Amino acid sequence: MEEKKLDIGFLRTKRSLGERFLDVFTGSIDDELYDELLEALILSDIPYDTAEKILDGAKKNLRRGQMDDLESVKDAVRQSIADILSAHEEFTGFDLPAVVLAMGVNGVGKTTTIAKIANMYAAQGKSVMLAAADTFRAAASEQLGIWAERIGIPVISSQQGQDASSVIFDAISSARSRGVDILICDTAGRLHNNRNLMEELRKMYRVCEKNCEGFRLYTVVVLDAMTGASSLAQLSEFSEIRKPDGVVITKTDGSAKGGMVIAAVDKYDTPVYFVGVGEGLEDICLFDAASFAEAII
Ligand SMILES: Nc1nc2c(ncn2[C@@H]2O[C@H](COP(=O)(O)OP(=O)(O)OP(=O)(O)O)[C@@H](O)[C@H]2O)c(=O)[nH]1
Ligand SMILES: [Mg+2]
Repeated sequence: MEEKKLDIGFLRTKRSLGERFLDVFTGSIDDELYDELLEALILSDIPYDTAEKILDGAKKNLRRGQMDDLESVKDAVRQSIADILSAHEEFTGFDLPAVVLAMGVNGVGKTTTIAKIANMYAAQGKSVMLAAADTFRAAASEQLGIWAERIGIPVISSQQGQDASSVIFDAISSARSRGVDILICDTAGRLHNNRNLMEELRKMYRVCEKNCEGFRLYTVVVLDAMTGASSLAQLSEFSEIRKPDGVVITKTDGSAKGGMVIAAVDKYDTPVYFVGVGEGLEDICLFDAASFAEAII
């Protein structure tokens, strides 16, 4: 099931990478092959040095004589990608009880992702609560409220312009008194150069840290796969507040730039927790390295 969802998510990446691999293999090759494979990987938004690392690893996985066999090369590349991604222990879910603070730039899919994760835990019989700490955008609280109602879970709502940290504070108190397993906090989309909003996020984090005793605190950065490798700069910008525990990559269903997943892990040393594969509540899956490597090549 999960694997199927990952396949859907990375279909376009797989198509474009697969096509490029095929193209490369129609020529006569060897050292040239290396460069062309490198280019194929880079075009899927894998940074240059990560792509080199993948191919060097793949070369080690190949026996002599296999270099001109497309399937063997693909296998070796898959294995090499899986090896790089295995640098992190596989994420199998949040340690509960947990408070999750989701952040990211505008429109990447934070609110939708939060709803999907909430739905996933609610379906497992966990008690889930949402906090509408996006007090910046008009109707943000209503948007989260609609999701909460659909899922059938409580939400701490807010007014536009309200202090976001106070929403978080109230939500944690409420989650504690109700014995909630997982509280997920939505925040406003923000760019790193918006100093007020970044300061607000820092304050929200501090409030979480101070008040979340008894809960494991997670900060999660949501990234949009359509943006490709350049969205990784966002990761380092949000890391200035605190190194995120994990990332969620959304919109993998519409992007051929799935390679950025590898960069998040390799260059920013941050595990991928979930992958978004569509707009619906069920369109999310846990990230798993082997299936991902399988899904993109
Ligand atoms: N295809 C696809 N669309 C997605 C996915 N995740 C989110 N979206 C869409 O992306 C758009 C923005 O989603 P939101 O969840 O509102 O994004 P946000 O980051 O909360 O936006 P702001 O709060 O305005 O910063 C919506 O149209 C979602 O349906 C996904 O995995 N795949
Ligand atoms: Mg939102």
